Amino acid sequence: MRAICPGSFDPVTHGHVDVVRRATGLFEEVVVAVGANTSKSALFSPAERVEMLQEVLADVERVRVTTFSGLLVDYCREHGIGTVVKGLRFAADFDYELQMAQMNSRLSGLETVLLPTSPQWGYVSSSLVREIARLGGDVSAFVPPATARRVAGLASSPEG
Ligand code: COD
Repeated sequence: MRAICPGSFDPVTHGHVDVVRRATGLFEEVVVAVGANTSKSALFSPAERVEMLQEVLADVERVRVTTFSGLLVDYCREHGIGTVVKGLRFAADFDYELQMAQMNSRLSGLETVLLPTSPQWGYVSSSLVREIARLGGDVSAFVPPATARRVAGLASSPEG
């Protein structure tokens, strides 16, 4: 069976990688899909996020990284994917993910599997990583080394 791990991944964190790795233990193939809807507050473009995910997941078998736009249920229907895998950190995640899971189920029958975060990554989020990066802090404890190098590169670039 094929599953999808969708997200913004701006940037990918240790929490994301943990969920994707665990999903590969449950499904034959895992598609990691970067939502391509751009936001003004994004740190990286969707193409850069795909590159970062490919770098950090290079050693994980049966994983494919891509982008998607529009409704997740439409992408899944077009690509024969029946299950979405999401990570759960705290109660706010549950409220959000439950509503989305029920809506996706109602829209197309897409099933959702919610994986509880591994305790060591429960407090990590891309939005906090972005804030730390924008304010010049060190994010290397929360993201894979290749991603940390890219984040550090932003700070030293002319626009950074
Ligand atoms: N530990 C475990 N899991 C984590 C961690 C962590 N530290 N950090 C994040 N996660 C999980 C999140 O809970 C989420 O499941 C996933 O990783 C991705 O997280 P983000 O923050 O990168 O991505 P989101 O939540 O912004 O992504 C939202 C989507 C793009 C998936 C969503 O908006 C979507 O499906 N959009 C497409 C349009 C659509 O179909 N909308 C729904 C209509 S019902």
